Amino acid sequence: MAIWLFSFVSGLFLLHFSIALILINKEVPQSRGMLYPRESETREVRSLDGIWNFVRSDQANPTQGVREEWYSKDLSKSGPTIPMPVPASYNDITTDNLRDHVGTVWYDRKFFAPRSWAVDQRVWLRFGSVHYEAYVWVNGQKVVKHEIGHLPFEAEVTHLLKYGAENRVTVMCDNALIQTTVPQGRITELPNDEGMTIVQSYTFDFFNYAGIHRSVHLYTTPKTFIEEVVVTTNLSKDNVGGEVLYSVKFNGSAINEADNALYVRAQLYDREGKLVANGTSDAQLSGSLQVDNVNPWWPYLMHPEPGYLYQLEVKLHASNDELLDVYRLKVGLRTLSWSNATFQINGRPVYFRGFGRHEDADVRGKGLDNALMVRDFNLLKWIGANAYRTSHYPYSEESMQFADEHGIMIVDECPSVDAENYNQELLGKHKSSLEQLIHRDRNHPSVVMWSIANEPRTREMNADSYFQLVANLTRSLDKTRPITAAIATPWTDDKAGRFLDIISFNRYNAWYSNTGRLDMVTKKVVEEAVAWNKKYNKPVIMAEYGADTLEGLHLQPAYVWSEEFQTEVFARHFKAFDILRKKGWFIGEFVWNFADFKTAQSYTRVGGNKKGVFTRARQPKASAHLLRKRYFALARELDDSSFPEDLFTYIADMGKTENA
Ligand code: GCB
Repeated sequence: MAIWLFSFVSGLFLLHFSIALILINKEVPQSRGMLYPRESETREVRSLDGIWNFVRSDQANPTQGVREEWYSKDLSKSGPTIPMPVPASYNDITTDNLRDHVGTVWYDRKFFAPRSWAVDQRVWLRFGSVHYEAYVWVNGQKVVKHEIGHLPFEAEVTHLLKYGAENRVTVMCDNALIQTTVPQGRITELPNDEGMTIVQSYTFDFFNYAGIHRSVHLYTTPKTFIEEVVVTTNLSKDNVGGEVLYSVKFNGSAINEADNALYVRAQLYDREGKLVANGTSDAQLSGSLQVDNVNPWWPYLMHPEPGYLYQLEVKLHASNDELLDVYRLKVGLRTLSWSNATFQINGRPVYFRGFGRHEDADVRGKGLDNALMVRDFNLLKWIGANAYRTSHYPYSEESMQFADEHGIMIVDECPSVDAENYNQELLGKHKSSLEQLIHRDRNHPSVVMWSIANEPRTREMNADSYFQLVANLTRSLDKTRPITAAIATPWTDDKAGRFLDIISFNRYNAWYSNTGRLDMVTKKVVEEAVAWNKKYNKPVIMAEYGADTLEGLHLQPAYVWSEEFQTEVFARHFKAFDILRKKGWFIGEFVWNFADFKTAQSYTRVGGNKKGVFTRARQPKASAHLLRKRYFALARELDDSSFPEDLFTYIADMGKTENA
């Protein structure tokens, strides 16, 4: 808790001495439970979203609230509170400098626990994500602590609630990033006009938004309940027969002492609600369902009916057949395979046409916003993309579900960005972030790849043993998906690529190197991709390229920051990609970025990073229209899909109707 003032010193120590350390492979804590909260005949879900009370701590005294036990009474009794929306980042809500606050802030709110919940069930409190570190109390009692943003956590609160009465939940959130957090940052004390002040810095290029970013739920389960469901799928070679393998964990005791033989009934329904398969589990609560004439899960534009999902109904029974718990989840049947040259879905090669993105919007910061999410998916489909990378952290569970439904493939990235100064504690948290991510997202058909880092400093001395351990853990947790990382270290110096299945590289030709030189893009991209492939003999993706662009700035001939320049930069890359595609191992192109987004203040950023194809308000720049033509042209060439009617604007008859 707010230990950064002390860790600041140890952070410096680590900076200087960690390179000499040998990294040891320690076990990571195993996540439990955390099924997305869903109602059923045995479960109730209540949202605690809304306006909470909020207090910021004194930056110079971040532990004051804990020492004075602010959680033991209403926050308003410890000082003045302000209203704060949940979910949202707190940074851009007020008109003062809360934006740049470093350290702890407090939230609380009241809620009722109905009397009916007192009988024969459990109650859970679940947070979709709090960035970066959270401490939670209910009615003054400590409930759970969680570190690392963008990931869910929960705790049972059955014994702490007052039923048929009002209860209070209190959250302390700490946004401080140091050398042992994921991602890393630095806290320094610097002189200002009033004396000394605390300053947070980080090398990564997005604003460190903080707060209760995703929904807060209370949900009930029976005393003995379904705690986890893991699903994998297989298809026959001709994609006609399908198989759903499930494995369930329960929590709680059996109904009576003699009864330790619980079992699961699993039923699979198609989109129309027709039962297509059902079965009973073995004693380990695992089983398989066979599906005839299956509708496989296909990516957008690869099939007329993309994102086909079945519903799996899981019923936990006591051995006397009593129904204990019911949980339903969506399942997509698909296979993934990869080699040193291709990546295939349902046996067909995939070429990724996508984006790096951010969860980012004005006012809300990184707070979950359904309007924004739906708009973003509409734009992804409008532009003909089939994939995105969750750069540079796990995105909301709601958006993962949406990607499943719309057939958008996800390269699912953990929150490690710009990792450096490799040390044991960092390794533990990095691995834990992947364990939590895989635990959360393993059942999503949209997730086709794990990205274990963005732009780690892979030339550093410890980088190879560090990434070997991170990759090994990832593989041990999921063998069904390939592993990548987005690397910017020159291929000559990189030490991590050999642990990956797919090489992704980020490069800004004509922007960060040879600024403005449009004649220095195509050849360089081709040469670099070829070099990566030669070095590692693996499929290659260009995971980032682009140029900052101020919407409405037009300059002909193209000049940096203009719409013409971004369009030209893209076109020069397209040429390179088409040369590379012919080589057989180049499997995707991801523009940086989907939309403009906020960063820390810097003289290279005008109100944030402007490399978006869409503005922060989600309107297209000129490049969006070009990219749309390319993505649909690729879809037509590779996946036989048709052009949308409005793809090409009518210009002239071009002689077509001459003889009509
Ligand atoms: C990168 C980073 C990304 C930045 C981008 C840029 O290489 O991966 O986070 O935003 O460059 O625009 O500088």
